[in-house]
Amino acid sequence: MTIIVVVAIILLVITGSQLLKIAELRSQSRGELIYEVSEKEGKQQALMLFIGFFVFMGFFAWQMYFWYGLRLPVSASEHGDAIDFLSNLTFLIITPVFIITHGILLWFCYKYAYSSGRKAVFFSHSNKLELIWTTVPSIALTVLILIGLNTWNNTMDPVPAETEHVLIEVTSQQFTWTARYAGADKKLGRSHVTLIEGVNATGVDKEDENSNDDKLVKGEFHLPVGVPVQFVFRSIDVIHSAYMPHFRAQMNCVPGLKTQFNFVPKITTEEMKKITNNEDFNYILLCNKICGAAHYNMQMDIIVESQEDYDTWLAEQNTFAE
Ligand SMILES: [Cu+2]
Repeated sequence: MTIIVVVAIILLVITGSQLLKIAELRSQSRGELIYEVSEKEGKQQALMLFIGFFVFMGFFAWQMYFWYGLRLPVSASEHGDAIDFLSNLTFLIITPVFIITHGILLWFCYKYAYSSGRKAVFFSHSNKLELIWTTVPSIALTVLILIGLNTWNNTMDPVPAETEHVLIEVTSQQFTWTARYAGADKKLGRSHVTLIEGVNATGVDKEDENSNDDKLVKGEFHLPVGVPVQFVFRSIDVIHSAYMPHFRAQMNCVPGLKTQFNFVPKITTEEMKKITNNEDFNYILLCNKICGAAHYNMQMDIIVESQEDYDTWLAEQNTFAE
């Protein structure tokens, strides 16, 4: 079978080149230039490009319409509104630029398709043009970058120690998450990969007295609404990424390194069920780095609830010592 396929391909290539040769000889005998694009062909190509603009924009509009309903609901964290604003602003600026530049590009292909009767204007340089196409994008980008840096700094600032907050360490491994609450002393005990042993799957240090009241949970973790949450991320095998889309939060989990992120949840799970009109709605923590075969299934549910409900839930969880 393989031999037949290979032979067939070789024969096809030979046939093609022979046909091309025949066409060449035929044109030569008629005194035509086979590789010269005629004016008519040029116009046809130009018209196709111009029609292509509408097809392309139609596809773009259809994609926008098709995926629109699958966007994330309103941000469930305080800083998320700033990130959404920046994202919307970026789209607001780049969408008209995208449509206008493509429109001009393909219109010019049509308008200035080769015509034997027209002589091209030659000019090597225009300071005015250079100035415009350097200044305008520079200003637009500077504005976006400055707003971006400001948003990034506000988002990434760790929660000050004196502010009342929840401290959670999130440990990733192929293909599961473990959340560890700091417990009554509000301090996380030391942890290290070399201490992983038996049921102590994330390597919490038994010798550290801060570890005793820490609470490790799997499957789902709870957050109180309106209280800053300081996350510390670890990984015990490969790089993972903790992605909490509804809170507009994402941070890499890197072996041998502690990374962090903090946010203030502002909408409870129950409220979000009403907002999204979806009884089954759940906040989720997903892995957003392709980390292996079961990457797609590496997730944890997040329940945002009142301080009262949160306290009740946390009290039910076993401490590390237990
Ligand atoms: Cu992962």
